[in-house]
Amino acid sequence: MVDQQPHDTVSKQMDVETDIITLTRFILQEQQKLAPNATGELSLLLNSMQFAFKFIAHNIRRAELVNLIGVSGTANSTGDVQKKLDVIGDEIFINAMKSSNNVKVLVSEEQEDLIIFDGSGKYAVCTDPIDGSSNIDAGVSVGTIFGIYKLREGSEGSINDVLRRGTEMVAAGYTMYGASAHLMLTTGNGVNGFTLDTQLGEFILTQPSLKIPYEKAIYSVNEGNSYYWPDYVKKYIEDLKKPQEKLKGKPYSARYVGSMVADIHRTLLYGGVFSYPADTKSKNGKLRILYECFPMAMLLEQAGGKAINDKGERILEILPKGIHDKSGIWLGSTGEIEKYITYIPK
Ligand code: AHM
Ligand code: MG
Repeated sequence: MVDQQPHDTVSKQMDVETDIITLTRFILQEQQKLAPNATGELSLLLNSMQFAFKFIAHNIRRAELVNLIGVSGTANSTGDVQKKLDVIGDEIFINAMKSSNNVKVLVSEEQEDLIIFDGSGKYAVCTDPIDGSSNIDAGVSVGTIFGIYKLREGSEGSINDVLRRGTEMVAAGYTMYGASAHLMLTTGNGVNGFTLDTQLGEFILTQPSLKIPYEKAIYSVNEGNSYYWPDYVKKYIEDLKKPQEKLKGKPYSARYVGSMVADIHRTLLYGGVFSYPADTKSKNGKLRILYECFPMAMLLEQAGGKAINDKGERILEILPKGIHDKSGIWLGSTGEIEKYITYIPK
């Protein structure tokens, strides 16, 4: 007699999930659910982007083998020495956005000026193609950060499409390349996390509707800069290192990778506070508003957290004046950010 077990019983016995949600499927479902009359251009753009993430992940995995690690000999727009992978990541991202035909304007950390593509793309994309590149040689996680604006009404593509508040971004996220590649995405309807299955070549939904814990006793900041911090920032961090009543006398834990994507990834999952404050010397932060602060702030807020500048102003409401403008930033669990706010002089 033929074995007539139902299919789902067989897959359960073999411990095989046969109905997985890939990023492509997720994007199409979201579009049908939230914007049934949309043209589908943003979905196509996100699909082109996921190709760039897979291609960059592939290059990072094979970097050691093909000797990509090291200095390329050129400098980027802010004068840093570029790594070979910075250059390759930038090229991969630019080519993917150009060939998608849905992008008109591109701002990259690695390009002095914005790029305007031919064609009738309706979106502007801001990216740090390889964030945290000082960590590459040590095999520590790096990532690609991105934020997307829809072009202004009637625009044919100009700097004014990106010199806008973060509240106007229609989607944002990052892909972190480590042991595996993790993509965190928001289109303004919560945060969803995907993990790249390298065998399938697909990003799989692994963290649906991610929420950041309300509080967690972890702080993430480069304390090597503390000499140049304003006194109230010094006082706040010193207080975190004192015995905490709530923690039965334990102080906060310090965790700092030095790759924003990795530090934010941990903060999203475990909670805590991440900061790169402006220093009293330059009066500027290090992290760039359009392609580091805004996308991460949008993600954090969509996950139920908060993102503010040193003065306590909402990051997403800053209006950048230049494409490489920087800001001091504090982001993480709502409870932890509110605690920092109590230290800001009135
Ligand atoms: P990058 O985009 O040139 O890699 O610089 C940004 C990185 C962030 O990933 C990270 O949060 C920060 O710089 C670390 O800076 P520092 O080494 O000063 O702590
Ligand atoms: Mg970078």
